[in-house]
Amino acid sequence: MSEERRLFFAINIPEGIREKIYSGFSSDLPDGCKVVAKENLHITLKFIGYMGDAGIGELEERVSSINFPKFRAVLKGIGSFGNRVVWVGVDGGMGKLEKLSGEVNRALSTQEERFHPHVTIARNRFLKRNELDGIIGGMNKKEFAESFEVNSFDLMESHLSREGPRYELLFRKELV
Ligand code: 2AM
Repeated sequence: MSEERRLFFAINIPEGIREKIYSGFSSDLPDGCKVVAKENLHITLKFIGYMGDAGIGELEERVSSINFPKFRAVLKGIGSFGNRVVWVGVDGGMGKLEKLSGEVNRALSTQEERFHPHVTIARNRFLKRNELDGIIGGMNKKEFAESFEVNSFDLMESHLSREGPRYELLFRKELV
């Protein structure tokens, strides 16, 4: 039996924007937050979970039927899910992202889940709610907004380790 691998579909963000997010925000966060490495910044399109090698081939075959046009997405604003996940939000291209997510679910015959596109930039470990809210308020004064063309999405494997996850691109599905 082949080894199970932890998989997710992601929209990877252009390097220049990842650099702006990292240098503008991530590197300012205090030690109480575990910052996402610059190379790992992405939008999760669909979390798959654990699957063997045969499953990867099937995922590729299934998404090959998707014919979805390229579109622009806008990353804007900083927020949090509860007191835990700090993210850069998506504020443009939402409708297209939701449609693309629907296409992926249709191709995989998986159920549509609530989809909140975001770029996780850090996970809070020790900060109190009011501390984190203060930091996020300060970050939003910078009025971050960046747009880019989404012209593909990727199947990524997450290799977990004590140093944090390392993501490996397994295949890329181009949009049309
Ligand atoms: P997050 O950014 O909101 O933390 C790789 O782990 C990616 O898959 C991360 O972007 C993470 O989302 C997402 N992810 C991890 N576990 C998940 C789960 N159980 N359900 C949905 N998404 C998950």
